Amino acid sequence: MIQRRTVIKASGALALGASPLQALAQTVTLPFDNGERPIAKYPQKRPMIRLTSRPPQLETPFAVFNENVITPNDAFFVRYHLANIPFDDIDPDTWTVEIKGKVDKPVKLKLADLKRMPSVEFVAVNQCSGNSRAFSNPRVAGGQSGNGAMGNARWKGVPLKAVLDRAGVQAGARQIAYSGFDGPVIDKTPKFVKALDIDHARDGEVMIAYQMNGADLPVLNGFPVRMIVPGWYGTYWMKHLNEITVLDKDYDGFWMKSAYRIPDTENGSIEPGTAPKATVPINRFNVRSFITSVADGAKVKAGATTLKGIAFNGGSGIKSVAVSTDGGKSWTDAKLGQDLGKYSFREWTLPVNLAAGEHVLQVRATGNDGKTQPDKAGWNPAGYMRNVIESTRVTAA
Ligand SMILES: Nc1nc2c(c(=O)[nH]1)N[C@H]1C(S)=C(S)[C@@H](COP(=O)(O)O)O[C@H]1N2
Ligand SMILES: [Mo]
Repeated sequence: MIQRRTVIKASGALALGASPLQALAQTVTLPFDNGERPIAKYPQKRPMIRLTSRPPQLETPFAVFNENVITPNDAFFVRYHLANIPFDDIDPDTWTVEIKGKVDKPVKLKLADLKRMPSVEFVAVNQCSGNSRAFSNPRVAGGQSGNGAMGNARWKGVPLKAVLDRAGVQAGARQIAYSGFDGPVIDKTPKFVKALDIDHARDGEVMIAYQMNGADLPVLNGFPVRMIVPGWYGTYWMKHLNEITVLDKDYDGFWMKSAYRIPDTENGSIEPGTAPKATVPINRFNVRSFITSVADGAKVKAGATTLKGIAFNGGSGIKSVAVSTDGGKSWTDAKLGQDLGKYSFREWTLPVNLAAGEHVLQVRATGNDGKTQPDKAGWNPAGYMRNVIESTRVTAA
């Protein structure tokens, strides 16, 4: 009861778009043209980098990734497509997730029903398809995110498989289509609906989560329940999930057929500035790594220092991370931190000695699937799937 009142109070302000949404008298400048962004405070969030206000799109300040391998809930990025987010109406006590379509017994499960089922828990990275889009060269249309449209959290909930089993998926099922509570302001905008193949939906890992890092999901991250599709881009991680339809054909709505598609090529990449011949729905993450302990352009003390960062991929797990302090001429293996699971960020550290002068620091991760990062950035028209070896320029003195 107390919890619900809190949520409604926090979200009432959100729906009104009034004072709590105001930008603080602060901006940051991300390292690309037109990278100036306001810092804004939203309910249940610390000051975040704001990309848009209607709908709210908030990016995590990058320093957060150095401080925590698990991204705190109040620092976790926020992404929405459609401006109508009537949070005032979210009542966890009456919330239901409806499972219908090609099932033996359509069911409506309450939040309490979900919480009574055997739970599962794992750490997984949520990353927006458009994470790092602003670094595309040539630049592309769409939200100009820096590297903060990602986060790593411990999710708890029920396997989607168990929920589907309760409804009884019928023979011949091919996909599930699923959606959440938020909708378009103008009816012409198609509702945000995503789809997964039925075998993927029943792999036992895809989860309907009701907890994030040991607490209720923040309203802006999908309260009261969201889909977790580990290893896959955030577009599939439906927030405020309330409807799942089992289909005997492939779903062909706008958000699968027209949006969130990548060229059907290696690493989703094509010749910069060209159009793809064929496309497929975006799916699993490629492998990425970052230095978190120093920012591009930083001045550091010359001498011994320890570099630190993170690496992750689409679920084979991180095998090794190599670091170069000479712009890629020589590489040294970093020490990997605690293994929090194959879908999690993996921390790494490496003691280095930086002589006075300028250095280009680079980091390159390799997954257990043998895949590594390219030294030339790929490109596609939507600016998805950047995973080039990142370069961090520092001056030691
Ligand atoms: N209901 C709903 N769920 C959604 C979206 C949305 O617009 N509405 N956006 C998706 C996209 S594109 C991403 S990247 C993730 C972002 O999750 P977050 O806001 O919790 O960080 O939510 C996904 N789930
Ligand atoms: Mo996204």
